[in-house]
Amino acid sequence: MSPTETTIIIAAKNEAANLAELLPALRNSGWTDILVVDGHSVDGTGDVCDKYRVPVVRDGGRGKGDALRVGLRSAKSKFVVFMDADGSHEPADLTALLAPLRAGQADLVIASRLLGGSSELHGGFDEFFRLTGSSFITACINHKFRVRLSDSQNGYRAGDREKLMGLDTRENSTTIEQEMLFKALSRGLRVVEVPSHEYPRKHGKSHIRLSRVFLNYIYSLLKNYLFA
Ligand SMILES: Nc1nc2c(ncn2[C@@H]2O[C@H](COP(=O)(O)OP(=O)(O)OP(=O)(O)O)[C@@H](O)[C@H]2O)c(=O)[nH]1
Ligand SMILES: [Mg+2]
Repeated sequence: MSPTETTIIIAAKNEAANLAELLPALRNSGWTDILVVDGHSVDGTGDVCDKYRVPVVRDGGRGKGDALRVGLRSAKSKFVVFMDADGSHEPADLTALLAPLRAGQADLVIASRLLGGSSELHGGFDEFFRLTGSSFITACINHKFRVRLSDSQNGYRAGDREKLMGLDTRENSTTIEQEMLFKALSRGLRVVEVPSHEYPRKHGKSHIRLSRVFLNYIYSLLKNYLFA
């Protein structure tokens, strides 16, 4: 199966410096079908995409969750991969991420940092709270659906585009990742994990402030645990 059956969807908000490294790396590895969903960037993100002839669509201005849905609707391929723009995700793992889809063995494949390691999930208090929160949410998901996953939060994931669209996700922020997983499992989609190492963001600052998003995650967890 040629890579053009897969669209790599990259949500990007002010990621010009990172995309200037990621887009040529993807192109050089033979990935032709790339789509950037731009979060109304003001740093020349669109110019970098033009330079590498990567198509750009704009999100609805509501956050990363909204951006992923815009990407899903805009793509035409059978499979999609969601990849962050910030250099955290290993392009060399794209083929491994797609393998279970291509083999017809999965509908959603999540790159697990718990299996593959992370350079930004350990060390400080912020990382401690993130890892603890993420592990707690994963444990809730495992308990509800009687599965044994390790990483409910990683945004690096691949899936069958139409099946993901059928999940009818609603969340606009970065809670989209857990909502997608809850809904995938509740609708009987086959979810598997593959190991992938997460690198530190290369340029710029994280969009996530734990103190601000903490309550969103709790609310999303409760809602999806009870109703997904
Ligand atoms: N289109 C779009 N992309 C976004 C938005 N918010 C974040 N992103 C992108 O989504 C990806 C992941 O961003 P976040 O989940 O905020 O996390 P982060 O900024 O990488 O921070 P860390 O979790 O510390 O790595 C990055 O490529 C961001 O540029 C948004 O509102 N719109
Ligand atoms: Mg990141």
